[in-house]
Parts: sequence; C-alpha cells; structure tokens
Amino acid sequence: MNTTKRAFRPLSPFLIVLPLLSLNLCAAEQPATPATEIEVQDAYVRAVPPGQPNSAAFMHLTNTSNRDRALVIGETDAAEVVELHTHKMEDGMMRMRQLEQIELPAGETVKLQPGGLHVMLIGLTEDLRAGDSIELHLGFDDGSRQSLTLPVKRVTHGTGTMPAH
Ligand SMILES: [Cu+2]
Repeated sequence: MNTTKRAFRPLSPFLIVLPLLSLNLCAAEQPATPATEIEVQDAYVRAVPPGQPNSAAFMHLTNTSNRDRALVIGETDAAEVVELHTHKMEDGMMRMRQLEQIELPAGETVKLQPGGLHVMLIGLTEDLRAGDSIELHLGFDDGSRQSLTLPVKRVTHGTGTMPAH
C-alpha cells in the first residue's frame, strides 16, 4: 500500500500545475484584455411579428488587434438556436448559408447587416417587439466572450431577402 501511495504522490503537483500553466499560456498569448479587442457597434436585433419563429441580429464588429480573429459562437435566452449566417446568390436566388465562423481580419470592421452576414436567431422563445431588448453573448476564436444588450428594432430594408428557414 505504501509504495502505491508514494508512486502516486509525485503526480499530484503536476495535476495542479498543468492547468495553471495552460492558463498562463493563454494569458501570455493575449496580453491585452481580449474581450475589448473586438469592438461592437450599432448592434440590434430585428423586430418580428408575434408568432414568427426566427429573427436576426446585426452589428458592426471592429477587430482592433493586430491578429485575425473570428466570431465563432452566439448564445441568447431569446432563441433556442443561434447560428452564424451569410447570404449567397445561388441559382439566381438569395439564400442563407450557415457559416462555421465569421472572419474578423486584423484592423478591419466587418458589418453584419440585412441581406448579408447576420447572427440568426432560430426558434424565438419570446416576442421581439420594437423597443424591447435581448441579451446576446458572443464568443470568439481566442476564447474571449462579450455579452451585449441589443435593442429590438424594426427593420424594413432587406426583409425581402430573408426567407423563412
Ligand atoms: Cu439566417
């Protein structure tokens, strides 16, 4: 019994040190506070008539860092599923396409807007009336996250290009 214990004891410091080390590595890779490297402006979510299952969120994302980043995840209590979408012309029709991520090149502003890139909210859990607001959490490829409060706005432009899923 004693030898078994002795064999295991040297392992335990490693088990503690390794997670700490990986945390330190992450911190060293992003010396600036990662969450503020992506600036979010003009963020809003589209108001939809009651009963409509889906909506979309739009915003301008500016990557203020000197590294390429990507938006990889969205989460909200206001919808069952959140996907990253773009519009593509296919067979003469504008169609929505799901993206694995939305690229945010270093130093550039990427516009999520009606008819283009958007954060798709599928299976709304609440009515989105103009004047309301929802919480939207964004996750980036460096592991940083941002929580936003998005106003719900009526959008007339681009609605024709947003077919239902
Ligand atoms: Cu969409």
